[in-house]
Amino acid sequence: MADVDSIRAAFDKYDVNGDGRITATEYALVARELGDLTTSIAVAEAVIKTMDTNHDGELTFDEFLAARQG
Ligand SMILES: [Ca+2]
Ligand SMILES: [Ca+2]
Repeated sequence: MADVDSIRAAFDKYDVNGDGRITATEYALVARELGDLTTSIAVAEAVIKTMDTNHDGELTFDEFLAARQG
């Protein structure tokens, strides 16, 4: 059983503006704040693409949760 609360907390951390979607810009910003300075916007876009099941370029919580739960 995955811990949905901790996944929710991680999602909220990446969703900088709190609109319920993680964009590549937000992902790159947070990853760099967490110390991963290799995460460019292009890298963030690639990461998001692997989880973006409806291909709109942004991650909703459902997409993020599905990816985390494998
Ligand atoms: Ca957002
Ligand atoms: Ca999406």
